[in-house]
Amino acid sequence: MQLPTLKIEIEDKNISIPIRQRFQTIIKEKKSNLCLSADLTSLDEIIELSNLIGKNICMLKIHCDILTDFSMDKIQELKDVSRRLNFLLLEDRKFADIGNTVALQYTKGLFQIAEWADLVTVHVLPGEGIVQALEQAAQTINESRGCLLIAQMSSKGALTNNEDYVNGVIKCAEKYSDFVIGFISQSRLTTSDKYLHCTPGVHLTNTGDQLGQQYVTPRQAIDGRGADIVIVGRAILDSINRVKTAEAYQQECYQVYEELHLS
Ligand code: 5FU
Repeated sequence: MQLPTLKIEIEDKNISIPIRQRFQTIIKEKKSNLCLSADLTSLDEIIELSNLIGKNICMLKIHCDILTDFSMDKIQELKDVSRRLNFLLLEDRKFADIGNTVALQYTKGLFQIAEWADLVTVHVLPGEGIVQALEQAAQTINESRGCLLIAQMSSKGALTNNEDYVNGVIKCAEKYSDFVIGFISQSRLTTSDKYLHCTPGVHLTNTGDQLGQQYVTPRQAIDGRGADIVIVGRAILDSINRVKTAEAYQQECYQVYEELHLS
């Protein structure tokens, strides 16, 4: 007699939780609103670093197209670390093409971003079809996915510093509010706490770099500019002790955030 096959489903408890809710829970549980921008060219090094710093961050942001050793196996390893140490993975892809193309860029090619990135960044420059396409593509994935719309950039002379443009981005966020969970911004764009405002261009000691990056301090970003999440790259990566520096940024960022939002 043939025995019936047992179908065992090993379910990741995070799969079914909407990404917005998961993000907010992580921030509160870990007392961290720090996103590490791991702009390193080795995925092995990013995995090693995230094992050390993962406990201090709510999100890890990468640029997969600068990696010299990308593989789906390694990115799965990073995903495993992110689940174990409870932070989200953001691919800062800055999608900016027509809907059909971005759907392919999101799901296909070498990187298959939709398979592993909880969140991606998106320019609304081509019109709302870009978000519609990504949202549709994300529905083919068996995990909750979302995106951050790039509303304002931190670099000198950014053409995003235009009221009409930013208003268009906000409208798009409202229309696709399930998939759009927040903004990359340099100011508070809406009073709704539905959208997480994520602010790059943060450094405690430098005011900029030689290529147009402009920095503010964590306090200026959170208090002055209404950031919920602070994105920090070289301030941590170039420091002598990355772990200690990440801890210091975590403490400073969350303290200011608590003063403003949770007191
Ligand atoms: F959308 C943006 C922006 O407006 N400014 C940015 O700096 C994104 N970034 C990213 O944040 C940029 O691509 C880097 O990955 C990171 C900032 O790194 P830094 O080392 O803290 O300057």
